[in-house]
Amino acid sequence: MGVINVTPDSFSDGGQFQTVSSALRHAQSIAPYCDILDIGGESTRPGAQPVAPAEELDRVLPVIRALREHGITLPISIDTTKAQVAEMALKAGANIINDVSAGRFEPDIFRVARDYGASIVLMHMQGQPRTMQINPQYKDVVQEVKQFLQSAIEIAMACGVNKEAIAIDPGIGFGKTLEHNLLLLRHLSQLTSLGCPLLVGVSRKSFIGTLCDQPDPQQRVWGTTAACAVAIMHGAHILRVHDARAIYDVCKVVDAIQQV
Ligand code: HH2
Repeated sequence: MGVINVTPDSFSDGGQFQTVSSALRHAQSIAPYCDILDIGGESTRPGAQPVAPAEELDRVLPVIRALREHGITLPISIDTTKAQVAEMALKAGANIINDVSAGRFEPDIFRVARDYGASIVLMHMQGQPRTMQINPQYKDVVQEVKQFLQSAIEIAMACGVNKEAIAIDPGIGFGKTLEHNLLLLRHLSQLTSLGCPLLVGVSRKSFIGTLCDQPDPQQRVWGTTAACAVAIMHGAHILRVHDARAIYDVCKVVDAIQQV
């Protein structure tokens, strides 16, 4: 899953793809290395301020339409927690909802997924982006994330979403310390028993910056590569990444080793 953030303030690529033409050029350059393109119009980085629905729609809809008009046929996911944004994005040509709140912020998003027959990614986050990194606490992070995802799957299904349409995500960096992130990656395979494809987003995240002493997110590709390889070995099916060209090769090599 290749990331295209149409935002001024995303933590690693904010402001880079804010015009339709720059987002389109970026999409065309990463498309050969992706199975899904993830379009986001609101940063969820720690401390980020919320964006109004109209502003988020103004950012993402022209990009989704442009991708379709220029013949990009890959599935498109819309990275949003807002039901209205999800619905308009699906109408404009998106296929998947990527909800980092797993329906906690706007439960109507499940109705949208059901009505449009869209797939939905349900991600774990402790708290809200604005405050989630202040003092995250768990007794057993892996079990608590697992229980949350189990109940999110049940809520989505109770709203009429098919289980086959659901992917789950432990939410690396969302209300988690360095140790929480490492424990989740180390014990990722415990989430596979929930019976849904597992999506993992480690790309350029601050835990990699801490481990590698690398303050510049764009210089974290090697650390990202290591975390992606481990994630695949431990059961990840989908990797959400900025450096699609590099991680494409990681996927090929690790998949080959796993399948021999
Ligand atoms: N991480 C980010 C955004 N969306 N979605 C899923 N499913 N999983 C993730 O780990 C995830 C996500 C944060 O990364 P990015 O979009 O690059 O930054 P920002 O939120 O600042 O736009």
